[in-house]
Amino acid sequence: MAGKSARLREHLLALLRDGLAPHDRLPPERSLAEEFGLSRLTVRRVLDELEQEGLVYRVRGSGTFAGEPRIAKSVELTSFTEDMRARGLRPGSSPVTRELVPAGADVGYALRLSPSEEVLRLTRVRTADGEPMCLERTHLPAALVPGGLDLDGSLYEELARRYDIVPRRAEQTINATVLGPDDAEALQVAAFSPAFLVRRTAYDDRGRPVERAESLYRGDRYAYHLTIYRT
Ligand code: 16G
Repeated sequence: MAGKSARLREHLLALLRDGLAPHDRLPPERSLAEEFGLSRLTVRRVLDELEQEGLVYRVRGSGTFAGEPRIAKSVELTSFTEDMRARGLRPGSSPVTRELVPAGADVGYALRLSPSEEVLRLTRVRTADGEPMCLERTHLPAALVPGGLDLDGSLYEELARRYDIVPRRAEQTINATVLGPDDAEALQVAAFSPAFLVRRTAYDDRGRPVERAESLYRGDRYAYHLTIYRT
């Protein structure tokens, strides 16, 4: 299934690059489903992703159309370890828990797994020079990491080294929130302190979702910096 939807994604990317001008109509969902042997739901998910990336747009009742060319943004897909090292801080994770659990509806949807399929759930308090900064709950499809993971250091380094998996793109949302008592304790701040909740779904080169993570960053120690451009 994942292979077929990756093929559809590649096909559509090639079409957008070479075959279609901005605002041209894409083939209808039904014919893509037939051609690639996929369900309409899966075709829609592939199109949803392209829409989120700004490559296509939908008009209700008339179909999906090629978008305008993208404007590059300087926001990079980095790991906690890279972020801390860039600031001259020593990254760490303590404590770390790992469990094999069923994906459930939300994580399953993000990782394109059925709710009963297994995911590896990592809960890590991320530290900078020993100080708790972020509480991270990460889910990876268990089938992607059959030999387990050594998690003393960086997850992204370990995924690359051991499984040749490199997150290349991520969809991310940032919400304001407050820390419940348990999460606040883990971060050694007062209960109900403000935090950023960042949800990330990361994909590899082939468009496969490899990670669904929720990171709670201390509001008193974090700022989100974006470089933005006007053309
Ligand atoms: C970042 C990512 C998280 C990823 C982690 C890997 C955000 C919002 N989240 O914290 O999704 O799992 O880096 O870091 O940036 P690591 O390689 O240091 O373990």
